[in-house]
Amino acid sequence: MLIESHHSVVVGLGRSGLAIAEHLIRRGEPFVMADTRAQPAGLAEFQRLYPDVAVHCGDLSALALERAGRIILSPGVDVRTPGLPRSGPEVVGETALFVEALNERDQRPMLIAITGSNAKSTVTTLVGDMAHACGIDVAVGGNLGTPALTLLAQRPEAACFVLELSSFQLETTPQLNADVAVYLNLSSDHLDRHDGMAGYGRAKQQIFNGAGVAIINRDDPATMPCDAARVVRTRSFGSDHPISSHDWGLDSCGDEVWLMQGEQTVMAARDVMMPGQHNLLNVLAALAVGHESGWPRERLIETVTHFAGLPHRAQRVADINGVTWINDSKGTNVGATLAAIEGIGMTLSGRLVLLAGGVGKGADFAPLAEPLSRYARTVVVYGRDRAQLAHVLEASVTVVVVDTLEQAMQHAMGVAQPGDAVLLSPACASLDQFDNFEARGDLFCAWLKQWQPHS
Ligand code: UMA
Ligand code: ADP
Repeated sequence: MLIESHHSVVVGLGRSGLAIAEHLIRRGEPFVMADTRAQPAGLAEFQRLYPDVAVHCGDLSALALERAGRIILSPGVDVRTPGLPRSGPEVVGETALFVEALNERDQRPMLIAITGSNAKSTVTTLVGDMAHACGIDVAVGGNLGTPALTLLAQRPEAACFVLELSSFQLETTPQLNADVAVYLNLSSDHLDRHDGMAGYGRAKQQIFNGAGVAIINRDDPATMPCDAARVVRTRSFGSDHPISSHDWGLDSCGDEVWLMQGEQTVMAARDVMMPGQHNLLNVLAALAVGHESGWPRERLIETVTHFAGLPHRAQRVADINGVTWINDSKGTNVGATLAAIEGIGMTLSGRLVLLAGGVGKGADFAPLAEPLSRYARTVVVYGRDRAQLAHVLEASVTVVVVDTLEQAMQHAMGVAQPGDAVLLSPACASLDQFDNFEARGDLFCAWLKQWQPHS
């Protein structure tokens, strides 16, 4: 296949690749599709939809990509993939094309961008719900599911786009120009793709390029803009009392915890439906976005009080004999599980029984040991990397080793006491025993049904 200098080359035949291809077709720009797999799953469907577009499958080295006008990568494709030139054509991603298209508008819609290692989907969905409740024509997507370019095609008149952005998407977006850029937290994940934590953090920092306002986490210094010149103003949220009247935080008065903006009480923590202190921080981040966007406060608070959170994220699914069962199957990395242990542990009258295990992705589980020693009655480990978890945790907490999640739940049923919570937050991927984290969480919920005959 001959690549010419007026061609773009789109790499990846997944959801992003399809969105990019459709965008280029709408604009009449010539391009070639490529995928590094010999038989990518999306090939037949793509060729049925677009029989006239040339498609290359397999090693990219066969394409002489240095001749291309520009290369547009899907987020799943590593910029270091063999055959991708290190210099020459510009390499960008789907989000960069979305930004270009927004910049061409006479009236640029508002762009709210949200990143972090954890809580992106929760905060993105909550911010979308807030915008909707304020009567704003809002489109919500990005890493959450619908590619940004698909949103733009489906909702060209939207006044506001709320995008969840992964490090993969930010890495290939040189100038995002978000009106509001939110960086929630940074913990170890995707290190194979980013040459370690420094590279992963650098990719996430791209969210601040050209930002109007940056919303950052005071509890996590990694979320602060490295280059203050990149943003116009910064607002923060955190678990302490906010110092400035622009910032957001928590305060307690007697038994009551309050969400605050500066010295102003905004709402009581007990009115937040999602469990755990980590979710109070997520609400503070979303309130900060709503405030900076000029949305009416009463609508923001009302939205929070009705927002139960997303399935598989610290989701209370059952109360059996005084024990709460919580499905946090999306806790696929140590940072998420740490937040769930701390956030839920501190709210319990009893103790935690943690169910953890699966594919550890080479992570260091040691940070879990200290909070587990404070909050856990028992940790039941299962799945492929159970021995590794047991080895790291058993000096700090009682650890029981089993094979499967069902066996772990059976054991938890026997040891949990009234006031306790059984928390499925595996700190691992699910792929050794399940299709995905949803299937793992679904099994957790289905197993509990036998104990809830009337539900
Ligand atoms: N491919 C290659 N070479 C590679 C890797 C992939 O050619 O080295 C091809 C595959 O053969 C396949 C296509 O690329 O044909 C898949 O593209 P993709 O992996 O970029 O996936 P998409 O379907 O485009 O979905 C992507 C995001 N996926 C990833 O980042 C891996 C989706 O996030 C996102 O919802 C979607 O764009 C819309 O924006 C998923 C995800 O797992 C949920 N994200 C990661 C996460 O949340 O941790 C970052
Ligand atoms: P993401 O889209 O970034 O993966 P989700 O909203 O899907 O985020 O949540 C992923 C995991 O992160 C869940 O296990 C959830 O309980 C956990 N989590 C939620 N809030 C926080 C937080 N503030 N800090 C760390 N982890 C969190």
